[in-house]
Order: sequence, then C-alpha cells, then structure tokens
Amino acid sequence: MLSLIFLITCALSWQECLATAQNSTYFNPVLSGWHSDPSCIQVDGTFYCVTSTFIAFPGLPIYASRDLINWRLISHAWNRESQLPGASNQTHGQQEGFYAATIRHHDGEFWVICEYLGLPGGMLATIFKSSDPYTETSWADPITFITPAGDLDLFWDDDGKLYIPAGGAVLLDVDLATGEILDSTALWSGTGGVWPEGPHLYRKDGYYYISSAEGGTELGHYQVMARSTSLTGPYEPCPYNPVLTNKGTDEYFQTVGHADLFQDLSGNWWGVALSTRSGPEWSIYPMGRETVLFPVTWDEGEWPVMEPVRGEMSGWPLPQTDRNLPGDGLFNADRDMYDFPAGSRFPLNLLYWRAPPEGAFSIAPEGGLRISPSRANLTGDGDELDGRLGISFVGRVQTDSLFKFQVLLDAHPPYVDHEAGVTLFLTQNNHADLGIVSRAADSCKNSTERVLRFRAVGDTAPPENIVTVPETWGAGPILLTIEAVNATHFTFLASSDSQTEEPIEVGTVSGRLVSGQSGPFTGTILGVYATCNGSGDGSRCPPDGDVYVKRWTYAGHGQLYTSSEVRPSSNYTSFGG
Ligand SMILES: *[C@@H]1O[C@H](CO)[C@@H](O)[C@H](O)[C@H]1NC(C)=O
Ligand SMILES: *[C@@H]1O[C@H](CO)[C@@H](O)[C@H](O)[C@H]1NC(C)=O
Ligand SMILES: *[C@@H]1O[C@H](CO)[C@@H](O)[C@H](O)[C@H]1NC(C)=O
Ligand SMILES: *[C@@H]1O[C@H](CO)[C@@H](O)[C@H](O)[C@H]1NC(C)=O
Ligand SMILES: *[C@@H]1O[C@H](CO)[C@@H](O)[C@H](O)[C@H]1NC(C)=O
Ligand SMILES: *[C@@H]1O[C@H](CO)[C@@H](O)[C@H](O)[C@H]1NC(C)=O
Ligand SMILES: CC(=O)N[C@H]1CO[C@H](CO)[C@@H](O)[C@@H]1O
Repeated sequence: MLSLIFLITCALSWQECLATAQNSTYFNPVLSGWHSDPSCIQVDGTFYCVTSTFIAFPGLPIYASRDLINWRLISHAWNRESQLPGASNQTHGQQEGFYAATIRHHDGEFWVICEYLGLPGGMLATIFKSSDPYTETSWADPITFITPAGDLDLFWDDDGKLYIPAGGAVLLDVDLATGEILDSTALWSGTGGVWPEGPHLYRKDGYYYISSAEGGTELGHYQVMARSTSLTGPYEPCPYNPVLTNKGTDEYFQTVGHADLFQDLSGNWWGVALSTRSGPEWSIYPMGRETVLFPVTWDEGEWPVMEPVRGEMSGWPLPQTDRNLPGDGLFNADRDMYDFPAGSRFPLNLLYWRAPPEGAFSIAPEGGLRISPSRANLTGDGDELDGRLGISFVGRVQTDSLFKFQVLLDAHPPYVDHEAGVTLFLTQNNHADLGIVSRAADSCKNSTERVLRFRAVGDTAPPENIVTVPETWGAGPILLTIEAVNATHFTFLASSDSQTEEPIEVGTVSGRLVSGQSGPFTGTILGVYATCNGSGDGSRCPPDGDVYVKRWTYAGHGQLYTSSEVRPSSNYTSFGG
C-alpha cells in the first residue's frame, strides 16, 4: 500500500522513487556536547570516531556506532597515566594536552595519532594502537616522537608505506622505530586562509585528495580540498572551495570545519566535522565544539559535494538503527543514573581535569563514590596548588541544551574553608560552583557549621551567595542540582534528601561564563569536587575530609536544533521519505 502511494505520487522513475523514499532525516549534532575535531572510519560495518580532549583525562575517547546516530563510548586511547608518565602533571595551560586526533584502521589494527602540547621538550606526537578498541587496556603505550607540525593524519600509500600528513599540508616521513623525521614535504599551501589545519589525505579514483580546514576554528572556519595524481603534488585546488562552511550565514550551527570523510557499507560517503550551536551572535555556546554528520556525494573522478550542516538533515539512507554494540559505556545521548554499588566499575563517561590525585576516587565498600579532597581547589593558584598535581574533581560532558544534573552529596568538611560541591566547569578560570563549605560558627567554642555557597569564577561572574543549611535538614546528605532552565541560564539548587520538592535556589549564572572565554577549544563539564583549600602538605589534605556521592544523575530535557526550536533529548529519529 505504502509503495503504491509512492509510485503514484512520484514523478520520477521507480528506481529514483525508491532512492528518494529511502533517504533519511536525522538531527545534528550526532555527538552532542564537547566533541571537537572528530575523525571517523568504518570497519566491517561499524563506525568508529575519536575526538580531542586537551588536558581532560582519560583522553581520546573512542565511540562506535552501527547506524551513525547511536554512538557508544567504548574506550579511551589514553586511559592510564603510565602511558605517558608525567605528561599530565607537567601540563600547565588549560587548553594544552591532546589536539586533533586521527583514527585509522590498517592491517587489523586501530591507530590513533595525536599531538600533545604543553611539555617542555616540544610538541609530542603520539601513536596509540589497539586490535580491540572495546577494551581500554588494549590501547598500548604510544609510539612517540617530537613533531615539527601538529594536527597529524595517517596515510598508507598504495605500496603500504605510511606517511604522516600534518597541519599546513606537510607530508612527514617518520622512522617510527627511532622517531627520526626522515623527510618533510610541503604538499599544498591551501587557499590562503589563516590556520590551515586538520588535514586528511584520501586516495580515490587515481587521485590523492587533501582535505583541510582553514580560517581558524571560530566563525570564519571552513573546509577546502585539493587533489593530485601524485602523492607529492602538484595539488590542484577544488574549484568549488570552500567545500563546506557556515561562515557568513545566520545559521544556528556555526564554526563548521575540521572534517573527515568515510564510506558506509552501501558505498555512500559521509562526513563529520565540528560545529558550535551559537548562531552568528557567538555569545552563549556552553557545549563548545560538537560533532556533526553530513552526507557527501562523491561520484567517480569528481570532487565531493558536502551537504551544508544544519540541525535537521536529510541525505543517504542511514544504516538500520542498531544499539547492539559490545561494552557497557553510555551512548552519547543517554542519561547517567549512578549510585555506585559496591564492587561496580567506574562509569566510562566520567572524566577528570588532568590525571586525578592518586587514590582520590574509589567506590566505597558500602557503595557510593568516595572522594578524598585535593589540596588544590578548582581554580588553583601558585605553583604547588595550581592543579597540575591533580584536582579532586570528576565530571561528565554537558550533552544537552537543557538538562538537570543532580548529586546527593554526603559532605561534612571538617575544617574552616574546606568544601565539596557541584560545578559547572569550563576551565579552572571559568566555573560556577555550589559548595557545602565549613565556616567558623562560634570563635569562642572553635566550632564550625555547614553553609551552602554559590560562587562563580570568570569575567561575567555574579556575586557570591551564602545560605545557612536549614536546621531541619539535619546532618544528612544534601541534594545539589545544576539545571539548564533555558538555553542561556543555569540555576543552582540545594535541598535535603527528604524534601526535594522544596529546593533553595542558591544561584543563577549566564552561559556566557562558560562559552569560549578561557576554554575556546573545550566545552562545559558538570561535576563534583572536594578540596581542603591548600591545607595539609605535599599531596595530602588533613585526614577525615572524605566526601561521598550517594547518587549521581544527569538527564537531558531538550536539544536546540535551531536558535528557537527544541527537540526531545536522547532519542533521535530516522524515517523513510
Ligand atoms: C609526575 O608524574 C610522574 C610519573 O607518574 C612521577 O614520577 C612524578 O613524581 C610526578 N611529579 C610530581 C611532582 O608529583
Ligand atoms: C539523497 O541524499 C543524497 C545525499 O545527500 C543526495 O545526493 C540525493 O540527492 C538525495 N536524494 C533525493 C531524492 O533527495
Ligand atoms: C583556591 O586556592 C588558592 C591557592 O591555594 C587560594 O589562593 C584561593 O583563595 C582558593 N580559592 C578559593 C575560592 O578557595
Ligand atoms: C582558602 O584559603 C585561603 C588561605 O589559605 C583563604 O584566604 C581563603 O579565604 C580560603 N578560601 C575559601 C573560599 O575559603
Ligand atoms: C581549633 O580547632 C582546630 C582543628 O581542630 C585546632 O587545630 C585548633 O588548635 C583549635 N583552636 C583552638 C583555639 O582550640
Ligand atoms: C532564562 O532564564 C533566566 C534565569 O531564570 C532568565 O533571567 C531569562 O530571562 C530566561 N531567558 C529566556 C529567554 O526566557
Ligand atoms: C522512541 C525511541 O527511540 N525510544 C528510545 C529512547 O532511548 C531509550 C534508551 O535511552 C531506548 O530504550 C528507547 O527505545
């Protein structure tokens, strides 16, 4: 019946009709929240992506999908401090660390190449390999070398020889055994835009294609291509450059670029890129640079044609919806609901800002997440307490425009100025916190009391607000909430666990605080922290300050796909014409 209607109403030939009927619609971003610089491949019908993580640890998350829409977090290429000993604790800057990874599959192995910035010896190229990306421990210690250029790619020529293209379209020939750069060839200078970066090299129909971003990763971002019949050039620029951009438009999805291309099992081409849901106003975009998917038409011998990035997309038939992937990691759009039962594994989607202090986090024998405070607070200062030695802070990426993040926190900071709480965190210089703080109650009796303190750090920070914990709440755990009430504002609420319907609003902050600012490359993280605010010595706080997360939930309540239209969080749709 359905097909009969198609045949009657379709003015095209029946083959074209069927093709039309099968085209899919879906929503961007496909990896929502901070997922910048995506690189993806397809291996035996499963798609794999990696994104940049800068100083977050674990880093270089690997996502897998069978349908291009449901992406499961399956592992991190960088998951053990010992893979790069001492790298994290030497990295000072908030936007250093791992930049612009590339994932490729070769000879049965997955390869992730990436450069690490912020180490004294120069830009460190790292190559992580795994034959089973569903297991974290399968990612070996990286091969490393000092690289003269960043944004590294992996390209095997027809003869099987590996080359490493890098930013500025430079082709590096590296002896991986010694780390020696044997040769460096400039392939193509680009179209003249600033910051030619994130190059990928493809081989198709007798051509070598270079795809590269230019214009910087903000409103002026765009993607260009060039091709040559010889690896070392000369390269002819695509007559339709830029091949992909939202520059100069009033689209909600801006900054589109840093693309990678791959094929599905039906032979259709797709691309991923980063994009920011900011509109041209470029003012409030707490989720930073997210991963978008776009269909690509790439006929034999022709230049690829990329569909412009929008919130609602239409293109090639998507593979059938299939969430049947190994592992227990979240799908990107899923909610968190953790009570950390005794003996359970640490959820894969939780991350730290640099490697955490040793032993600071564990699942308590009676259940719950135990956090030992760090001497460094979230902001940090000076040399010893700037956060390099670890901050007791654990979070998850904000993946929805509208959401509610709630933590039931059992915290009784034993000394004045010690605190634990929840945070809306972009970097150490831009965050808003709702803490349970210990304050001097009566100087004669030397006693302390618990107060709720809302405090924000950064240019547009509202004033601090302190509220005494109501006596009726007793000494039990406190439910702390951060909620995106609309696309521009976050509120901070507290309640006793037994009176959750009457929370106290302790603060409100504009998303401007966590948009760009000191974190132009990263995006907002929601998390829990505990600090003894510099007391103690070495890496140790005074004892007895441990706090317990009894319950941790995060649920999306909506995704904006235009500046004014919201779709439900979590479930994407795809349907035939
Ligand atoms: C930094 O990490 C390395 C490797 O884990 C360790 O040997 C070193 O002691 C750490 N440095 C400091 C100052 O803790
Ligand atoms: C289906 O999607 C592809 C990829 O975007 C496009 O080239 C093609 O024109 C679409 N077909 C129809 C009938 O819309
Ligand atoms: C954070 O720690 C630094 C260094 O110990 C200190 O100067 C600052 O007052 C602390 N800030 C807060 C908000 O506790
Ligand atoms: C943190 O400690 C410093 C001194 O070590 C003190 O001046 C500051 O007020 C404390 N900050 C808070 C927020 O308690
Ligand atoms: C107040 O309490 C702190 C922490 O228990 C202790 O170190 C300090 O000596 C006490 N001060 C007085 C005056 O009792
Ligand atoms: C968003 O919420 C904030 C805080 O409640 C409010 O001040 C602001 O007017 C709201 N914006 C819109 C567009 O409703
Ligand atoms: C309609 C639909 O797709 N529902 C799905 C929403 O997501 C949950 C998991 O998060 C699935 O179980 C539902 O089938």
